[in-house]
Amino acid sequence: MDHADPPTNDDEYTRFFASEPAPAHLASVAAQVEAFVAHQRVVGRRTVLVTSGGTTVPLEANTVRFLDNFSAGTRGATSAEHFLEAGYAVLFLHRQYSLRPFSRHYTHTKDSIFGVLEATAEGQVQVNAEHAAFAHAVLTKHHAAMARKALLQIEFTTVVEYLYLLQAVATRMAESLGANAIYYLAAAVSDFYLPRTRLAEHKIQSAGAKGLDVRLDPVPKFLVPLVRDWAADGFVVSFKLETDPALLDSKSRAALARYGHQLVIANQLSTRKRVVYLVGHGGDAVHDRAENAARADSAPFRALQLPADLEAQGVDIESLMVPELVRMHDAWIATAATAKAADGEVSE
Ligand code: 9Z3
Repeated sequence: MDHADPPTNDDEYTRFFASEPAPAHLASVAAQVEAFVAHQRVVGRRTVLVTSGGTTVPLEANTVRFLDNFSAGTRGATSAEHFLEAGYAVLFLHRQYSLRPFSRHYTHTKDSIFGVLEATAEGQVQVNAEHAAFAHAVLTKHHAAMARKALLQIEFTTVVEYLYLLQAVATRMAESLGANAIYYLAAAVSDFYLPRTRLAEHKIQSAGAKGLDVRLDPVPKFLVPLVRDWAADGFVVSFKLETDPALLDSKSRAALARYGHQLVIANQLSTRKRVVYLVGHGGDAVHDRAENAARADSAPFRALQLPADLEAQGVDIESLMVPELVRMHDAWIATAATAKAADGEVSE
């Protein structure tokens, strides 16, 4: 994503959705999201959409093979827990089978649940003494989030599913919650895909083949419609991943200049669990996209680093990130009220 990218126009997204099939569970997800956000609105709870995990790019319609990426969903699942802790409701849009809030402590681990449980002489199974207090805390927090109706989890697999669901979720959140919503886009979304029109229907055959050439198309830049239309008035946080640290600053500013949203969290693949960079005006961003975009070059660039002693204690960097975002969101909401009042004055 940089200045050299061709501009995204409305037609690109219209064409994309017109030619790619919608996921089968779209209507039921939309209904669940509507009920969820209506509840948060009634109880006056701020809500965050956390996207998490990697999208796939199928090479066949009846998919045997697909392209994937490294993301395990650690950032998203961990952040979701901290947002819940901070009193937010969380809509967790995640890759199927990737890490999820709370359960992440017991899945995808080297020795799995077997390191935590013990079989008793009486034929029962219980959490062993070493893990009991922690397991109790995790279970209690999970059950409390569910009882408060503060956590809704939605699955995607392919990049096409992700984009349909992102639109469906974001538009419903924006409509109900306005500035009270954060869009925290931590999912690792493919920049390329194979359009339905060029997708083989059945498993690509290898017999007699000398190799396989696949030409992928660019995925339309979803931050354009998201910032402008889908997530209107909300606080939008995008993530920028690079492997070359020299690119982080310029690519993050390029994203701010292009989309005019509030914050980019930049990270490097190898150090992403120890250091992130907050790039943007955050809660002090203005509520005018063009003005924000114009201020991209002067946006603060701040490193947030997890101290080594905390890392050694198993503290995660998201425990530092989320409180920062909550503070920025406070400021964003305060200025949203002022911006609305000013708008009202102008239009009267
Ligand atoms: C991130 O940068 C996330 O922090 C990670 C988290 C994917 C690195 P894990 O799931 O990793 O904890 O293993 N996410 C966004 C990456 C991305 O695809 N950004 C796009 C881009 O950089 C635009 S939104 O162009």
